[in-house]
Amino acid sequence: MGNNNSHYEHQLHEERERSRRQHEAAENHRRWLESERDRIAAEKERELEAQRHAQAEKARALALQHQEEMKRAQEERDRIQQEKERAVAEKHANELRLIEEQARKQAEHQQELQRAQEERERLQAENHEREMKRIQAEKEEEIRRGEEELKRLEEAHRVQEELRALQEQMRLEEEKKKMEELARKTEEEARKRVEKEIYLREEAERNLQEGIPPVKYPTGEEFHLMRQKLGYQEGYLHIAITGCSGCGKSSLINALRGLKNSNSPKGGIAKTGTSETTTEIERYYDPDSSRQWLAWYDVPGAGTVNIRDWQYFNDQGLYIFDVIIVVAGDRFTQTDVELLFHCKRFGITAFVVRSKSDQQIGNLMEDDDGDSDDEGDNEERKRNRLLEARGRYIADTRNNFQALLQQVGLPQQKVYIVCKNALRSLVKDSKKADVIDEVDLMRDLTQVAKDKCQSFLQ
Ligand SMILES: Nc1nc2c(ncn2[C@@H]2O[C@H](COP(=O)(O)OP(=O)(O)OP(=O)(O)O)[C@@H](O)[C@H]2O)c(=O)[nH]1
Ligand SMILES: [Mg+2]
Repeated sequence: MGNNNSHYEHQLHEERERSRRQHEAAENHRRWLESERDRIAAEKERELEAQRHAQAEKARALALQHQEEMKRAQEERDRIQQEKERAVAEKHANELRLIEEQARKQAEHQQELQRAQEERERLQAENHEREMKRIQAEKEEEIRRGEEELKRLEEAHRVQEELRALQEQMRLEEEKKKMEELARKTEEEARKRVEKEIYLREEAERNLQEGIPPVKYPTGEEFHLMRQKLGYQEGYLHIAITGCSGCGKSSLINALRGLKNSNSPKGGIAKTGTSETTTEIERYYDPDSSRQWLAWYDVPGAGTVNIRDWQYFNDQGLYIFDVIIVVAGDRFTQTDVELLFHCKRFGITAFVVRSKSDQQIGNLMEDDDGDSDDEGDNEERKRNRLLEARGRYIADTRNNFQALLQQVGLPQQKVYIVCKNALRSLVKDSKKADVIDEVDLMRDLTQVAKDKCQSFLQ
């Protein structure tokens, strides 16, 4: 028993020893592990430190690079800024140069103006001096002329005085002459009145013997009333167209105004026809504005049952007219002669017109040829026949009229041979085809009108 215990104890001890050693080994191992862990941790720490260091290096490099770039960018900006500033400075310099140039030019211009002003002033001064000299000279001349004028006026006054004395003497002589002339005229008029009365009495006796009614002179009152009735107006030339019935008076009045018988009555046409067409005396105006002062009167025809020859002149109031145109148609009649006598008695200008010349020349041609065949005539032969008839008609008319005037004791005057169409063409269109006396008639009528109405033609 004591040995078992000791063995057990020894085993126990052994076991304890081994456990302690195991514990020690485990402890060592744990310490080794711990140191190993610390080493690894230190290693790791070192690595991390190295990494941190590398990162810091990298960051520093990046920062450096960034800094470098920033610097370069700043430098670029500075360069651009400098460029800009240089450009601005250059622009300013240019502007400055321009301003200086302008200032220089302005200064030059100013100098020029100054020079021109000085030149003007110099010229003005010269002119003024010249003007002063001229005024001085004029004044001197005026004074000289004034003195001369004074002398001349004194002389004129003296001459005027002499003249006045002479005129007074002449006036007295003139007055004396006038008185003598007046006495002579009064005596002459009294003599003429006696002669006229003797003539009128003799004429009345002669007419009575020949069965011609006496001439009746209208009284002043009758004359005035007739002027009123026919619308006589001062300032107009009153022309009456008279003659036997159907002689062509109305046609003539139309043609003299450049109108056709066939024109519309609204245009102031005098009515025409073959039997006693005009029954009342009627006034017509001239459509030509340059002849508006002409008053044409169409008078009814004489020598009809209604209007007897011997009453014609007075009944129609022909004594109030300024001009009377006596129209003869186919032949000159006693009525025409009476009308001319009346015009002479009343001192009225008379024209004698032989109308319808175309018709009468045509009749002559027909009468000449009798039965000859017109168709066989060539143009030239017809023309010759016409010329021959026309010549003969003109000569016969003039001779007959001359002889008639001579026979009745009237002074010679022209007979105007016309036809309405030629006259109208002449007045309206100034055409002179186939005229005989149309041109002369218009010319002489215008002349008489001019003489009687001087003031209206001016
Ligand atoms: N061929 C031709 N015929 C004319 C001419 N003049 C007038 N006649 C004609 O003769 C006719 C009478 O003409 P009017 O002008 O009416 O005669 P009037 O003298 O006014 O007639 P009353 O008023 O009746 O007194 C008309 O048929 C006209 O056409 C002319 O120069 N030549
Ligand atoms: Mg008539």
